[in-house]
Amino acid sequence: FFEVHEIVVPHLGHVPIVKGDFTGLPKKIQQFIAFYADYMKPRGIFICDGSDEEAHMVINKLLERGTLHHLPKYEENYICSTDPQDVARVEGKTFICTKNKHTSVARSRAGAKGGLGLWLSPEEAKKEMDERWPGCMAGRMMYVLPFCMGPLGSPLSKYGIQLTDSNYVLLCMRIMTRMSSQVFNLIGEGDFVKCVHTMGCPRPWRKKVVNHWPCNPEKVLILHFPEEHKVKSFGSGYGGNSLLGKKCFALRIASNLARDEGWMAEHMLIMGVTNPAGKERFIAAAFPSACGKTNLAMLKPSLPGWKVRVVGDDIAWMRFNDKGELYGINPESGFFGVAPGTNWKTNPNAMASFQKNSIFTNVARTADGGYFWEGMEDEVDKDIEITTWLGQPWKIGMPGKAAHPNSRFTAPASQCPIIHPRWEDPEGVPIHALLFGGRRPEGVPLVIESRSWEHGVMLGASLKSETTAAAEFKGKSIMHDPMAMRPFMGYNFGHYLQHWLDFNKPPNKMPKIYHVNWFRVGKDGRFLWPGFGENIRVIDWICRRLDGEDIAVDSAVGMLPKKGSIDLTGIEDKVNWDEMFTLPKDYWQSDIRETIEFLDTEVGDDLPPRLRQELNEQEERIKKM
Ligand code: SAT
Ligand code: MN
Repeated sequence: FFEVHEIVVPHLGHVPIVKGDFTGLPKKIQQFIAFYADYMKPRGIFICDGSDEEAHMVINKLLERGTLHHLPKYEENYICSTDPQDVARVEGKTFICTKNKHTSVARSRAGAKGGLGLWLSPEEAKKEMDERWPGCMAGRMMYVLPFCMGPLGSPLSKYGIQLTDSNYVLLCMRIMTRMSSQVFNLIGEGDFVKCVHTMGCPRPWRKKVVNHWPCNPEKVLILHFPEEHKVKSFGSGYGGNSLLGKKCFALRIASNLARDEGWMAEHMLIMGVTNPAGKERFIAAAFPSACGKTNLAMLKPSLPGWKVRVVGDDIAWMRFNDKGELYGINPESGFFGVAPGTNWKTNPNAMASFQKNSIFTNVARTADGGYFWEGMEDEVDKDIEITTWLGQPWKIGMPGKAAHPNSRFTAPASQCPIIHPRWEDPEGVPIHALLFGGRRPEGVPLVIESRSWEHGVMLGASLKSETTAAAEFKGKSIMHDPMAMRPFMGYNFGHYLQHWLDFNKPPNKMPKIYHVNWFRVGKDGRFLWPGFGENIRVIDWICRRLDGEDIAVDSAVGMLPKKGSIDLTGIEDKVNWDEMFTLPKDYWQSDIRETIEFLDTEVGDDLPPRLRQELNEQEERIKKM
């Protein structure tokens, strides 16, 4: 299939280079590749250049093999199903490895469940690695992916090289990161994040392969070595487990770099919102996985005259400049969005983004060559034959689900009709407000403004949400997800909170912090707020607050909108203001108790005293309600 150039490189042994110019690479990169080729024993090395030609070569191979299927209804759209055992991140198998345990995890108290990241000692990690990695690519191709997180050449960007034996990962990394052979030269002899990924199925592989998706669920292990700027991932090809530029690098490793270099790496979307008068504000917003970051970032405003443009939908890297202004970039170049629920009504901009050059994972297919998932029922012929993500024949109305709840689209950000013209600005965009939010069916009002930076950090640290399908958890319950970073923390969460608190010093101009909740449910079990495009009404209120309008009243939990100050024109009869903003005292008393208990137990002695003080003051105010 590939033309093989038999270059025998001294320290490479006899592993052939099937594509690319190995000897032309910077020495440090050669050494990295050679070391892992020797360790993992692939049958060949394929050095990627990120070109379309290269992608087509790989796509054709995957089509032939049956891993990918073409979706003829669109241009260059492909669909693939994973092994049903490999459908989400695996938090219980994701570890941070540092010499000192408390660099990675807080000094928690008895009873802690370790929910803010797991630590593995270097000795333990070595043992686990020795059981997995040697020879793990036998009989398979090793792809070398040079990539940049952030706009090429931006002072805020960082480089990485991922080794992988999955060409699906190669195709997705091409969309999600800036992958180009230029990166090799930009790295030179400088620093880069070393990413090593394998599906963990060396040949001869005797276990059953499902859906042409060889993986190794029993042995999944995702290790981060922040001190060495290294990530090692074994056994899974799914999203956050395998597209190592994403959560592993851009959040877990980057949060370490950010701590050391004085910036922030956050699980946040970035959006630009322009009001009818033409004034633009930028908002960064943190929500746990599968809580609507992509929908908010691409919101289609229901209020006339407003314009929303997306900079990023999942990750923000932010830094205060010399003048004390916060600027942010989106380190990614694609969207890895949750498919179910996305349709031309809920998110037309996302839909438009993936009409070509996109990859769909674990969604269903229609007989006329389109994609299908829950939420698209009104947009396809009711009688159309559908093939579920598991390959079963299915029709709308039949029991069961057509797509996996965590099924995803992978689409180039540049294809989004409302991508912000400054989305690749090397300087980033100014950030004026930070939002935190989760799925809170009970007790939590539509929007709360923090009383101060410190109070806002406390609101972020108290973030909770209903569990979603993005991780391995089953069933619905309210879970803590402080700063929406629980699954992505790269170091001691107490130190991370202190890092946030420390930003509040001259000359920094602190953005206002808000907590939002689109998901409160009324007595009748229905959502109290229509959400989606109507969320612009909350954004409008926030922007007016940023302008200093007197439209907020103090409450025990923070500032709330004065009654009637959110523009409800046209939806007055759909919205019950009082029910949406009421603060049930019992609920809040037990909620803050439970939050304090959680942070005391999990973060223990590392919980910054200032944050503890904010919690105490909030509790006191709630008592007096
Ligand atoms: O699988 S990912 O981590 O990339 C998606 C998510 O959970 O946010
Ligand atoms: Mn995410």
